[in-house]
Amino acid sequence: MRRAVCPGSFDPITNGHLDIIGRASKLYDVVHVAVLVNPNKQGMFTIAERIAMIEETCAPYGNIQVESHSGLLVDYCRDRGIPAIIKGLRAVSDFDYELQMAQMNHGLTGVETLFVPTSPTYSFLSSSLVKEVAGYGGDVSHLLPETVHRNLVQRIAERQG
Ligand code: COD
Repeated sequence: MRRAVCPGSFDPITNGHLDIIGRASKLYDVVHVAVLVNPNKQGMFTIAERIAMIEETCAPYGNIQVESHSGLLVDYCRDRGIPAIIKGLRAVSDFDYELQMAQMNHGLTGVETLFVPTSPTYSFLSSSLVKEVAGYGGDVSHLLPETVHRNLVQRIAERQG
């Protein structure tokens, strides 16, 4: 079984994430989507909510396993026998930090990182930008799966109301 992991915060999952996960799902038998828990960062969605949205939107791919992990990504990979981390690269600005993480992770356990160039349609897209624009009432419906957009609009309304 060829396995890889797409790690991230996914707060929430966007069409940019989905593009990378979908392309990875064609290259590997099983793609793990790991929601990494950052104890220092209060998210807009709980980990359980993020997982539910990823499971729903990735269901059509048919070979995706979603779970959360607290701690190092390399430990997650080692415990499950996953040899490859898949990352999307949006722009040169992503590269410096992603390269550092890839080299650190490889040095720690030998796990490889493979970079997939983002589709130009999503090269500007991030979860944080989507939340910011939606928070001011901007239309981000074309950047998110329908169910995620609905949840985001509802969560913002709850917080603002
Ligand atoms: N197009 C293509 N790819 C995209 C897009 C887009 N528009 N948006 C996001 N992506 C991809 C990128 O590859 C990105 O890395 C990934 O999706 C996840 O994005 P986010 O924003 O959900 O998540 P991040 O960037 O906050 O995730 C960082 C990690 C959680 C992966 C990282 O901090 C980590 O590995 N943490 C675990 C602790 C650890 O091991 N630390 C040591 C690292 S050396």
